[in-house]
Amino acid sequence: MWFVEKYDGIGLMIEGEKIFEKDGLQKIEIFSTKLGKMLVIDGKIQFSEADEKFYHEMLVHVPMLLHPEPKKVLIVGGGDGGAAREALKHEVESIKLVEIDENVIEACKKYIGIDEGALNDERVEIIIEDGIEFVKNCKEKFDVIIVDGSDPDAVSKPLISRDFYSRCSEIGEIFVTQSQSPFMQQEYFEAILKNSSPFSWRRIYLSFMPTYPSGMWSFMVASRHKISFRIEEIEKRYEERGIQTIHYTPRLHLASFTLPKWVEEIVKKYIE
Ligand code: SPD
Repeated sequence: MWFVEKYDGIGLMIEGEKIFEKDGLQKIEIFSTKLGKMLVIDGKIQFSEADEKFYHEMLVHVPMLLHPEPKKVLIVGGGDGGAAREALKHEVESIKLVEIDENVIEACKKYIGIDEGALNDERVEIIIEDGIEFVKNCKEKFDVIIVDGSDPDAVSKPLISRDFYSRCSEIGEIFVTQSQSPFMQQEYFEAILKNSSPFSWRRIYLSFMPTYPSGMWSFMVASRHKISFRIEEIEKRYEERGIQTIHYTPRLHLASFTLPKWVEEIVKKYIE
């Protein structure tokens, strides 16, 4: 069968066999395809085994390497365990993973396994709760907050709200979120830029993600104070921490902040 992800007259088709389906808070489907196992939530591809590292490495190592000593990490979403797997490559003491939908964790553990054991690691505490409620009531502070949600059109919608960003700016030193495709989902991209003004420092970076709409994917890293970084420092931390990656490099880290002119112009509307 062909799985088709459709966007207003444009679609991405991937041939495969459906091996799992569950309807609950969200519709979860897993396909076996030429790109390996592929997770689909509410009709939207979350990753394939062939390209998930492109996404998770860029989502996690950019903020983690901007921090001199990331010990306490909060992951909002990320029930597949890919972000936790990458975060554990740093010398972290604890990771709180707050996932709203337990079915995502169970299905990914049973049928995919990209967490490579991270979801059972003793440093990782899994909390089944709405991320927005968790941060609202949270008394702890985190070195790095990583938001790994699905498209913000259903359960993930509050994860692009001003209230959520405002609370994260209070409890997190460095914050990162995936920020959709500037080409195919400009409305979401602009909503993220507009609502994230509680952070006084924000930067957009890009990566290539073949199974996401248009392949061009964006991320926003932010903090309540200015973060400056030099390639030498990022390279040193990457080496010292012994991080092994297949996609991320410190050179790519730096390059990914150089945006095409049309993306720069969208960003400039919200960030000086
Ligand atoms: N269009 C899909 C966007 C999904 C982003 N999150 C993916 C979750 C993978 N951990």
